[in-house]
Parts: sequence; structure tokens; C-alpha cells
Amino acid sequence: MLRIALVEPKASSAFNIYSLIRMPRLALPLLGTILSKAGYKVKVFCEDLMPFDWRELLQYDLVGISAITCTVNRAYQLMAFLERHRPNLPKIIGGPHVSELPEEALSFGADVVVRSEGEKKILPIVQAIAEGQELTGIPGISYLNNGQYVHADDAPNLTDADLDNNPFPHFSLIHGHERIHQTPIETSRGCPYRCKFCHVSRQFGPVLHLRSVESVLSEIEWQRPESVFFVADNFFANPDYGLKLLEGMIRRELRPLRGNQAQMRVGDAQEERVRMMKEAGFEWVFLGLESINPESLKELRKQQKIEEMIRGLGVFRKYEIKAHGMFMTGADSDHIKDIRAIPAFAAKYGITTLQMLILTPLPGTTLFEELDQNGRITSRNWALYTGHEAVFKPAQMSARRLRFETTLAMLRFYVGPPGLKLLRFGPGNYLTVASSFLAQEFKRRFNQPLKVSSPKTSRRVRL
Ligand code: B12
Repeated sequence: MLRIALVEPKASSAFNIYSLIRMPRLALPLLGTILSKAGYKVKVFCEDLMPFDWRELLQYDLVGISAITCTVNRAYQLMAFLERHRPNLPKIIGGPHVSELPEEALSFGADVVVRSEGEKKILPIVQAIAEGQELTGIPGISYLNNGQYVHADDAPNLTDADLDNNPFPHFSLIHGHERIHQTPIETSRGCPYRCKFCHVSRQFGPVLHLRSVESVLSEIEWQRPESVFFVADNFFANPDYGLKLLEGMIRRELRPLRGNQAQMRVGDAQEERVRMMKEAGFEWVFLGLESINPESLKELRKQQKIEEMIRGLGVFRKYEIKAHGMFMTGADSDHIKDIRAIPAFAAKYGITTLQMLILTPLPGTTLFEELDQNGRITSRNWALYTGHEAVFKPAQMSARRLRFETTLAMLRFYVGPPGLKLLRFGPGNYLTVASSFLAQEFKRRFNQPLKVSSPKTSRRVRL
């Protein structure tokens, strides 16, 4: 039986705040479990979770790689390394970036590119490779045949029933799995919204697909997680479903040891829902708030009103659920004053932790197409597509100013008078590490020390 290594590379750039988060995407644990149930010997490596020596991979018979845009350069470096040391080692790659640009991945040495979802494709591909057969007849993949690109027809997206048929991912396949901080458990795929910057509906389709509540509850019972990160782009995309899941968690007493986490739309924060989230052990919500400039929200096709944001944040405060507010800067309607206003808004309405990223045109999104058509994309170095860099020409300011204002505004929220930040977050806390990380990066980038925040924008965070 083939020995298969599956690798999620870390981001290619030196500075990426997400490298501090110890949670894999679900792709590889899920596909690894499917392969291991079919009898293959599988190991999963996530570089951000546990560094490892690439030479280890040379003892495997096949390597599968999962990448997003900001990790894909490193994925290509890894493929080049493998090619150099084991020229005939088959390499399969998947994920949202290569789904859009399969020819790029093939030109960098992939043998097969899996576009969109992987569950129904992985076994036929591995079997074909193991038996030296042609890859013809497998939908949704791309490969080279006699130097020609072959793009098989798209495969249909997984249905609700297909999601139920997926095995529960075996996280123990992951090298360093003990370090996983939140256990990702999937509830849905696909998204009915059309935000210009988001890639989800391209990867999983425009229709929401739900796993059954029963399947999710059984997985929580089976995984026995200390804390769950619910993998869904919007926990209440189907409100009845969200409520049934919460009811089930409460009824079966599936409260975690540490708090649960979910992404949701702030407008969906109605009292009864949030009360039940609290009862079911939710500690954090991740909110794609994006902007406090109504023009920018409209431009980005984010269907959300400022009043909804204020109201929803109030409900989270009332039930003491911590809100991680995620904003993006640099929409054409964003002026410098709009960026500067964000930390004060976040402090005023009780956002617990603030994330400010620069708008990033991910390949395949409407944002990418529009900027590209207007010649405004300034770099296709994917290592810069982290949200920490401006890779396009902003409308209202220079790219450098956009980076400067965004980094400074985010820091202002966290870094109070010198010395206080440790008191605020406690030594060793993720946020302490993250804010020092940001402060160092600020000094490095702009060659000037950080100005102390005003009392209006700094707030104490109890974690
Ligand atoms: C959890 C999550 C995170 C977590 C942890 C992720 C991590 N380890 O990188 C956190 C919060 C840290 C995070 C951070 C970021 N994220 Co994120 N994240 C997600 C989220 C919500 C779920 C991921 C997941 O598990 N999905 C479910 C699994 C089953 O899907 P999947 O991984 O795509 O895998 C399937 C297929 O793609 C395919 N496949 C994938 N890989 C492979 C490999 C092989 C060999 C095969 C055969 C198939 C295959 O098969 C899988 C099963 O069908 C997704 C949105 C989403 N719904 O997917 C965004 C998403 C992946 N993130 C995204 C981005 C951009 C980021 C950030 C840059 C922040 C930002 N600007 O928004 C950072 C960068 C992180 C990094 N690694 O450096 C984008 C990526 C798009 C892109 N082209 O790059 C997504 C799609 C969100 C979006 N709105 O567009 N993220």
C-alpha cells in the first residue's frame, strides 16, 4: 500500500499573524481519513502547527499539498524541493488558489490539480497513480498529458447527504496534533451571499449545504474537543438549523472545557440565538464586519447596515460573548479618516479583539477581476496576499499610506501606554504575543516607533 504524506504549508511571507493560530484547515485531516480508511498509510503535516524537516517527505510514495493564495508560493517551493530530490514522486495539489489557477500549479510541477472539493476525487486519483492508469474520467481535476493541459469537466458540489457521508476527520493523523488549540468541526459549505472579496461561493458553490444536526452532534461527542471552531462561513446562514444545533448541544450537555467559537453575521445576533449560544458554551464569535463606511459596504456587496452592527454587538456584550471584529480597509470609498475611525468604533461598541486587514483581491473573486481589468493589481507575488500588504492601487491614498494607516489603527486598539499591554492581556496570552509581533513589525516597516494610543481608542480586554 502506498505511503502518503499530506502537507499544509505555512504562509510564504515572513510576517503573517495567522501563523500564531494552531488550527489546521479541514481539507487534509478529512482527505487523510478517507485515504487511511481505504488502507493507505497516511500522515498529515501542518507547518504552522508543528515545523518539520521537508526531507521526511522523501520517504513517502505520494505527496498531497493543500494551499491557499498566501501559502501557495511555499507549496510551489516544496514541489520544487521534492522534484529535485525524488523526481518521480507524484504530487497532487488542491485548495482555493489552485482551483482558480490550475495551469499555474501544473507549471510549477504538480502532477494533478484538484479543483474545488476533494472528497470524491482523491481515491480515484491515488488509485490511478498507484496502478499507472490514465486520469481520464475523473471530473474536476487538471493535469498535463504530453505537455498539454487537460481540464476535466467540473464535478458537482457535494450535497447535504454527501457531507453526512464524510468520515469524522481523524486529527491524530496530524504530526503534532496535540498542539491543536481548537477542533474544527464542519457544519456547512457554500454561501448564498456575493461579497466581492470572498472566495467561498466559488469553491463550494452558491448554495448552502448543511450537514445534518445529528451528524454534527455525533462528531462532537466522538471528538471530545476541549473547544470547537465551527467551520461554517455563517453559523446562522439557516437560522432554524443553527438553533437546532444549539438545542442539541444543550440537551446532550456538550459544553466544552474551553469555549466554542463560530463565524457568523452580526445581523443574525438576535437575543434568543445568542442566549442559546452562551448556554451551549460559546465564548467567541468571529464577525466579518468589514467596514463602518456604508459606501464601502455597498461597494463590497456586503449586505450589512451599521445599525445592525451596533445592535448585534450590544447583544453579544449583554450575554458576555467575546466578539472578534474583522475589518478590511482600502475599498475605493475608504478615505484615511474611515480607517482611523475603526479602533474608536470597536472600542465604543465593545469589540473584544480587532482585526484590520487590507482588502486583498483573491484570484477568482469579482474583486480580483475588476481590479485586474482596470490594471490596478500591482503585484502577483502571492506571498504578499496575506491581508498585511496592499497588492493593488488604492483609490484614495497610496499603497504605503494604506498599509501604514491600517497597521497603526489596529495597533492603537491594542497597544496602550508602554508596559500596560502585558497587564491587559496577561503574559503569554495570544494577544500579548500578537501585539508585540505587530509592534515589532510596525517599527520594521515604517522605521518609526509606535505612537501611544489615545484613551478613547484603547480599552481593557478581559480574556
Ligand atoms: C478556518 C479558516 C481559517 C483559520 C485557520 C486556517 C489555516 N490553517 O490556514 C484562520 C482563522 C487562521 C484563517 C486564516 C486565514 N484565512 Co482562512 N479560512 C478558514 C475557513 C473558514 C475554513 C477552512 C476549512 O477548514 N474549510 C473546510 C475544508 C473542507 O475546505 P478546504 O480546506 O477548502 O478543502 C477542500 C477543498 O478545497 C479541497 N482541497 C483543499 N486542499 C486539498 C489538497 C488536496 C491534495 C486535495 C486532493 C484536495 C484539497 O478538498 C477539500 C475537501 O473538499 C475558510 C473558508 C471555508 N469555508 O473554507 C477560510 C479561507 C480558507 N481563508 C481564507 C483566507 C484568505 C485567510 C487569511 C489570508 C485571512 C484573510 N485575509 O481572510 C488567513 C491566512 C491563514 C494562513 N494559513 O496563513 C480564504 C482563502 C482563499 C484564498 N484563495 O486564499 C478562505 C477560503 C475564506 C474566504 N472568505 O475566501 N482561516
